[in-house]
Amino acid sequence: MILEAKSLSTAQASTPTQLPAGLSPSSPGPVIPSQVNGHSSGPDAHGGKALREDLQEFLGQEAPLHLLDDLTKVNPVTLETEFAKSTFASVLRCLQARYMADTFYTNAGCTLVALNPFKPVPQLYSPDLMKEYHAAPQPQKLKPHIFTVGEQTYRNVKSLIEPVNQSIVVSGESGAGKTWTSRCLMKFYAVVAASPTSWESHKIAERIEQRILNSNPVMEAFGNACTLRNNNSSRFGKFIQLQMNRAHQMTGAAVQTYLLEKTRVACQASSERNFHIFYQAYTSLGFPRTPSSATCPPPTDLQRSQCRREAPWHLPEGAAFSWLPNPERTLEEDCFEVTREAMLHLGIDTPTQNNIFKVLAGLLHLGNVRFADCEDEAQPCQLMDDAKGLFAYQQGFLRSFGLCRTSASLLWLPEDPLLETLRIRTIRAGRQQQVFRKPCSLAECDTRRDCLAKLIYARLFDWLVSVINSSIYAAPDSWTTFIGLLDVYGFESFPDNSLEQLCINYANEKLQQHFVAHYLRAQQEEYALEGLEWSFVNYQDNQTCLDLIEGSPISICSLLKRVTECRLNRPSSAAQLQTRIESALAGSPCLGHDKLSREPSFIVVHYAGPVRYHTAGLVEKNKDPVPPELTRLLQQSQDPLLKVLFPTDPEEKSQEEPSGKSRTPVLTVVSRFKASLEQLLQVLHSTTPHYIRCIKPNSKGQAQTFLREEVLSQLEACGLVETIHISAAGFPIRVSHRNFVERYALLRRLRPRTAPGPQSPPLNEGRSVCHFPFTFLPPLFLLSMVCSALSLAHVPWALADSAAVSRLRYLLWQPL
Ligand code: AOV
Ligand code: MG
Repeated sequence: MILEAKSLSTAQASTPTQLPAGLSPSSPGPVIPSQVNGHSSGPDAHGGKALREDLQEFLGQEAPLHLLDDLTKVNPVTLETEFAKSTFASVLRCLQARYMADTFYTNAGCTLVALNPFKPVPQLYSPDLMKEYHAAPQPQKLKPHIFTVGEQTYRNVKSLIEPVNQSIVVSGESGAGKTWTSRCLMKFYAVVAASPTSWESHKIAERIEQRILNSNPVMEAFGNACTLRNNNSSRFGKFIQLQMNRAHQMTGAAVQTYLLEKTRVACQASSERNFHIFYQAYTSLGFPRTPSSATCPPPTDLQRSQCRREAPWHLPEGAAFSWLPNPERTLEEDCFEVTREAMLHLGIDTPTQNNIFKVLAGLLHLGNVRFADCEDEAQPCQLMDDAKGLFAYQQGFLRSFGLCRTSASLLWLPEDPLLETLRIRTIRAGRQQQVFRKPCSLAECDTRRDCLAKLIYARLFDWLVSVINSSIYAAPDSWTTFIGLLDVYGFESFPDNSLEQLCINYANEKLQQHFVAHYLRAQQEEYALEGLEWSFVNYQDNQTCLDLIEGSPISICSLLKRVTECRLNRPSSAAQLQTRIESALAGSPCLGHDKLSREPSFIVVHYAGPVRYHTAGLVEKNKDPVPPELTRLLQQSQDPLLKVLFPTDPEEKSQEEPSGKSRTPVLTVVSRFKASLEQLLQVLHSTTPHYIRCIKPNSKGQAQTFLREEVLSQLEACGLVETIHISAAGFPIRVSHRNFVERYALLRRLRPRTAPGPQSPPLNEGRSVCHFPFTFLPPLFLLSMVCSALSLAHVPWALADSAAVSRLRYLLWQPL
């Protein structure tokens, strides 16, 4: 029998007379409800008048006091209607009460709400606790935790009847704790799904689970950065498939990444930083910064001098790099040794690592190269006089090498072609394929320099992901099921938002739609279709916003694509693009206009709030043009790593048009991203999804600070209260009709006193799943008892001849 616990309360409710684990009837005082829908699964032994008041609010002011104590024991079915009255205020108070009592996880219908503690809580993630959840007969009875979700998914893939691939969608705004949560879940699976034999036979570093875990520090070092919202903000999306074999052991994994924010390499908003790895490499050379974390002790003098001796990446002491802003800010994430160690375990040896850091040092030097405008347009821009010491560089270093030369030597590129490529555009035109050389303007030179850096970094990141994948790869025949963990960049709204934020917020809209479609809409439609008594719960559908972004025939995506692809009719200015978007999509209620904004922009009213996007640079970013000369230049590099990243492809040249432009149609950034999101959603649709909603209690990252307005807006955005209403009033027990009949078929031999009459409501007729509300629990329980007591000659149908039982009986006699 499949008991798909859509609400985490299901399992505990199925044994209504049993006390949840860890609670004795004499447990002192009132408790905090462990779910905001009141289907309390476990007690949290926190006392206090305020908490009792919170409970009172849940249950209504008139709720008798003994009911509050009842909550500590089981989920009293009679309270369902009261729970359905949950309001934002009561949910908020409940979450606040729990947060202040250091209880960070709360069940809310089918989702788990995770409040960010913003402080270390090591006891919450200890291996012992993982094992406790793993070993519990009914983990739902323990305190709500991400390990409950982890264990539930693990048991689902282990199901002997119908193992189904699982996915855990971790969502929430930037800094809410998604990456942290998915990291902890990976650790959980590494403990519970580890192969027992290999502990003895393998060194820890060689173990597959350890390698999978090692992928985190590497990917975070190269793909995360400090933003205004989060010191360790993921600048790429990640879906990791943890693959299980028939013995339910993790045999491997596969990582899929989504759209790295590569523009960050060459351009960082003020008060933000570049990717962590640049700072890690920089710090390793012993600059006067004190690492803040106990896990990352400062390098010793010996280590520093050794590092300097060995490091072939020239980052001179005292140098300032314009692409390395705010280097004085100390972050816990700046632990170079952890990254290097993890890389080593993933098979990236020390020489290759040094090669990577040498290339990154080359990029940092490239970032300091400045061009000066040349009055004669026929002449290329001059390099700014190095000796002016625009950036506080050591004079001796500058004079002997020069920035561009240093960069060229670190990237192992010929210096003159590098200078020429940065400053001169080559155009091939005419039948004779004549080559024209046109000096670039100052702005074009800057763009080409930035483009070179972005190109190298993006390829390096992709290469790292492929190395990680090959290190954690499991042969297709060695696994049968998987658990997918999705951790994408959270919803973002900055003072300046551009294409990166549009893509990030678009991804979050898609995930919200997946939730709405899968849970809020589909469940209710299913009930209606089956003729079940159901009063429709209204919810915020983000379809209108998605129509604005990606709908057809016209949407922001399609307009951007058209404008990007069209060479002739491209709006020449950001203002024109704004006008075009506003006129073409004027009818959408999700499109807004900021009259006070001096810069051309448009507003999208997302499910999580309105965001103003600047139109300047949107089309260029969407096109993301890479001058073919740049790729050709990088193919000339003698650097072993760049040779791998930029192989010479003989077909590439023949595909080029005489004008130097590729014949293949332009694939814009947004259209590629849209396609990859659609693929991701297909994968999610093929799995049983579980949702973890990360909530940020305050935007300053302070512990013990719960700002109601900020939390409220997040609750509203994700439809949490609606979820609670549907879960509280819904049908949480789902049994496939076939399994139901197979399990209770025995009873068909026993004649009921009265045959099920036509008055029995046709529950689930012709469908594959039977839904049961909570009121069905006693009859289901009775049926189970009957089945186990095979010797019973007379089924006491009449004993419980309620509407529920006649439905169950009806189902039993329905043909499969
Ligand atoms: P995000 O993934 O949701 O943001 P993170 O997972 O990086 O957010 O969390 C932000 C910070 O909150 C972490 O660096 C931790 O310091 C802290 N934190 C989160 N969860 C916990 C926890 N359970 N215990 C202790 N500290 C925690 V973004 O990647 O920006 O969308 O793009
Ligand atoms: Mg993250």
